[in-house]
Amino acid sequence: MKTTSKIIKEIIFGHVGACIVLLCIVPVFFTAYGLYRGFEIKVEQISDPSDEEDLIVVGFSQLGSESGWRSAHTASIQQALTKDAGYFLIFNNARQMQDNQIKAIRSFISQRVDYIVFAPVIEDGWDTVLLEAKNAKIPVIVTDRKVNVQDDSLYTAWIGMDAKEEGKKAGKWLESYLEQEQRQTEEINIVVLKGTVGSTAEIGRTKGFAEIAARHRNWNILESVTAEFTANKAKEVMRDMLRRYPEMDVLISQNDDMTIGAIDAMQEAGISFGEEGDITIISFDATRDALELVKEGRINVDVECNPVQGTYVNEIIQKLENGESVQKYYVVEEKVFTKENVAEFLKDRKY
Ligand code: GYE
Repeated sequence: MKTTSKIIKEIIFGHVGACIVLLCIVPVFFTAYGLYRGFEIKVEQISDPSDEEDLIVVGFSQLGSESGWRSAHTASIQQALTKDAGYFLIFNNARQMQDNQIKAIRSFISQRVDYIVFAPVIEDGWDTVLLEAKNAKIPVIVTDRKVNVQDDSLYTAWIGMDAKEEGKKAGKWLESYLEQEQRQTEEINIVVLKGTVGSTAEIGRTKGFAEIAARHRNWNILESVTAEFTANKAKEVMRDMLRRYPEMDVLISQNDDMTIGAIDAMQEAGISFGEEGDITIISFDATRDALELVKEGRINVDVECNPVQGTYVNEIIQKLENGESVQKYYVVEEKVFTKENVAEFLKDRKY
C-alpha cells in the first residue's frame, strides 16, 4: 500500500519530470520546425522565383487625400498599375506635406524601384531629390501638378491639365454670362477660394482668371483666400467672407470640395446662390457630386479637370519598357459644364 507521502512524491516528481521532458522537447521541436521552414522558404526563393520578380515595380507618391478629385486620381493610377497589368505598386500618401513626398521618393530610390510616379503638392523644391532619382537611373513620371525645376531632364514625362486654360475658361464663361444678363457695365464683386498655395492648380487657375478679369474694369476681386482645396476649410473661410462682403456677386472656387463647403456656409447664412440666387458660383473639377448641383442650377458652371491619368502613366511605362521614346508633356482633355450640357455627361460620370 502506498503511503500518503509516496503518493505526493509521485505526483510532484511525475509532473516535474514530465515538465522537464516537455521543456527540453518543445524548443528542440520548434527550432527544428523553424529551421525546416527557413530552409523551405530559401528553397522556394531559389528554385521558384516569386511572381513579383517579373513585375514592374512602381513607387507612387500621392500628395494627399484632400478632395473627391484626388480620390479619383489615386484610383485611376491604382486601377491602371495592377498586378494583372504587370505591376507591383508601392503607394504612399504624403498628407499634403512636401517633406513626406521627398522621404517617400528617397525610400523608393533606396528600394530601387523601376519607376517613380508622383503628384507634387507644390511646384518648387524638387531639384535635389529628383537629381538623386536621376543619378540612381530611375525614370520619374510626374502626374497632375507640375514641378518647377532648373533642369527638365530630371523627369521623364508629365501628365496633367492646363490649369491656366481652366482659369481662362472660367473667366470667359463669366464674360458671356454677364453679357447675356446685360450686366456688362455693372460693378461685379468677386471673391476667390484658392487651393493649396504654390500648387499648379492654384497658380494656373488664378493666373488664367486674372488674365480675363484684367479686360473688365468693372470686375472687382474683393479678396482671394486659400481654403487648401478642402470643404471644411472653405466653409470656415466662406462664413467669414459672407460676413465681411455682403456685396459679393460671384464666388470663384478653385475646386468642387471647397464649393460644397462654401454652399454649406451660404445655406447656413440664408444667402441664395446659383442660377436663381444672389451669388453666381464658378467651380473647378466637375466631380459627380458637383455636377449634380450644376444640374440643379445650384452651381452655375463647373470647369472640368480630368483626374483619369493612370492610363497615360501605364502607356508611358510600357513604351519605356519597349525602349520607345515618349512625349515629354501629356495634357488631358477637359470640358466646361453648365445646366445645358451636364445631363449627358453625368450618366457616365464614375467619380
Ligand atoms: O483640382 C483639386 C485637388 O491638382 C488638379 O487638386 C488638382 C487639384 C484638384 O485636390 O480638387
